[in-house]
Amino acid sequence: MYLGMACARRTKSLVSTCVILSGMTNIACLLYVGWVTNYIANVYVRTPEPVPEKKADGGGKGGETLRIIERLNRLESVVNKHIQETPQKPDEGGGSSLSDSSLFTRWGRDLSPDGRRTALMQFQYYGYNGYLSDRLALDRPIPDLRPDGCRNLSYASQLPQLSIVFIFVNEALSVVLRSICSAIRRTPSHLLKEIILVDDNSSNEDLKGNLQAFVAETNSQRPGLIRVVRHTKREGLIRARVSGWRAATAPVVALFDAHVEFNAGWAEPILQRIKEDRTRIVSPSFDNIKYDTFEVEEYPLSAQGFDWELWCRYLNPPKSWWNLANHTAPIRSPALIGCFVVDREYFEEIGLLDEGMEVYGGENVELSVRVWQCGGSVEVLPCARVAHIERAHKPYTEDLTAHVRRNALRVAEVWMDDFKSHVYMAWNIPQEDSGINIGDVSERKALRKRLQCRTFQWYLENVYPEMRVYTSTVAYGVLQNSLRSDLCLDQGPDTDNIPILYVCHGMTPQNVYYTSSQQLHMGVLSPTIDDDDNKCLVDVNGKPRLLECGYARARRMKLEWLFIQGGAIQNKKSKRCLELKEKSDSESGYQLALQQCSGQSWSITNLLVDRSS
Ligand SMILES: *[C@@H]1O[C@H](CO)[C@@H](O)[C@H](O)[C@H]1NC(C)=O
Ligand SMILES: *[C@@H]1O[C@H](CO)[C@@H](O)[C@H](O)[C@H]1NC(C)=O
Ligand SMILES: *[C@@H]1O[C@H](CO)[C@@H](O)[C@H](O)[C@H]1NC(C)=O
Ligand SMILES: [Mn+2]
Repeated sequence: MYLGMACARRTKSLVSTCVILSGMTNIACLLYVGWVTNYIANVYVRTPEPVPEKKADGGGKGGETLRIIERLNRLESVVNKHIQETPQKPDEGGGSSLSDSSLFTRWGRDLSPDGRRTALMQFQYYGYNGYLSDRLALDRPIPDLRPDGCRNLSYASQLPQLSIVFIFVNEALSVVLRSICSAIRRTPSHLLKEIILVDDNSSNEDLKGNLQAFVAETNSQRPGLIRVVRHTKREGLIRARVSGWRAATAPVVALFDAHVEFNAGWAEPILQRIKEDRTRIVSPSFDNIKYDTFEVEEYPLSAQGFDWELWCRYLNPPKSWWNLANHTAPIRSPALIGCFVVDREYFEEIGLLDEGMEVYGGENVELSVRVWQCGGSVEVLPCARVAHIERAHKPYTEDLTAHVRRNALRVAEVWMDDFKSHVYMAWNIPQEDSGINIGDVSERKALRKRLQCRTFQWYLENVYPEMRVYTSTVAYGVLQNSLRSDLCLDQGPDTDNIPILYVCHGMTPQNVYYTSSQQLHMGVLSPTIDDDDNKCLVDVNGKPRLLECGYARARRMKLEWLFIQGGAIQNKKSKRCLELKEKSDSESGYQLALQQCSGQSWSITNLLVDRSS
């Protein structure tokens, strides 16, 4: 199954995953599958190692923690394996997981145990309630969530026709069919030229004969309406979208996931905007189909953007839009989260998608940045609404994060000029010799040259001013003390703002950024000004604390630290040093302290060349 577009509206920043997980057994981790994968998607940067078939033998308490960390390093693949295996093992669906699954918090109380078991298996396989979907009408009504005023707008009488492309792999048949039915029902028939289904080498039998029968029946009423393109090998979401585009013949092409429901009047406003200016790439506004109850949940109007790892995110619409006080007006958007509508020929002129990307992720950012930098624009239309299933968990079939990271580096190298450092920083990998093979980007660079595109600096200033920039960063990575290089500075539990020492795992809670203004940022690199500020290390009455940098700066707190690679970390004002202090009752034998400098030394993983010197 594709996650396809998978931009959950979740803004909570990361807590120290490892701290939370260190109290759990492996089994508990797996029961938290939905919860954990949502974190992993944002945190995980490791390439997977083979998963051991059996649990290692139990040891002492310290050993247990270490083993959990080791497992954490492989958690994504463990989780994936679990998701993949569970549906094939009906016997294991019983027991505690039957009642614990998030599937049953708001749904399914009246189901028989057998029903629950079947529903749970489908849920674990698809990441949504396939059992319920199979029991809902394919042409069910959904609430019309267009803002006031949309119904009164009028559109040109001659709008261009549309090809709708749905891409999928191993999606629930009823979900695919409902996507198709809503497209047929809620797109005026004179505007819908065709529907193209791109099956990216699914193995589900359902998606063969049964889907084909549905297509044949529909086409007997509207000849040629639906066409099916089947990949004979798995190409991934990115090339699947492009092969759908290649099959399309209408002047405008809509590229969608196959787990959506179109709302009333969705197509006209989009076709109008593209008819007026073919260099506009348009996204509808997305609402959420709840993964458990399939209720449609209204989402606030948003623009679309990304963070420095290039994961997608929803953004507040820009001030200029709010100033119009017109909720039907187009929202200028820095990016697309994945599904979009585009003039068929313009899409080719501008360079389609980067087919050198693998599997999933980053292609939406590459397209958006390219369109803006090369003279086009991106917008979200409030009057065009599409409901989309946000899965409870992401049933990856491979290590998606490794693909997202690789694809993100391609975007950075081709489009971001000096700001590419930010992508490397966010993923916490060295800018030189990262060891990641990003493939050949020379064609994409040539495309940029041929289209005479603007700089990324221009893009940031004019299109995505909300994005925070980190040009003052001089070093990043994990921070280790020479006394115990297996321990890293870690932001600790989110609840108390107290940094800790923890076994090095290199995930987001251990990211450290040292700036030319001598601040030490910890944890996630805050992507936009609408997100929580970065956390800074501060000397608060002789105790190390993590406080929002802006807050600490405004109160003239002690947040500046003298540090050179392999030297002490000394507070500029208090003169105290960040050091390890022996503590017999702690697991590692040490705790973090601010004390009189005793000559301890620290090192950080990556140094950036200071361009200003
Ligand atoms: C929309 O049109 C209806 C009838 O055509 C009218 O009564 C109503 O005032 C209009 N609303 C707006 C916001 O223009
Ligand atoms: C999927 O791909 C495999 C090989 O990559 C091929 O053997 C198989 O026939 C394909 N299945 C479909 C349905 O195209
Ligand atoms: C609001 O925006 C819509 C869509 O762009 C436009 O057609 C309409 O004229 C605007 N209304 C007002 C009052 O400006
Ligand atoms: Mn999706």
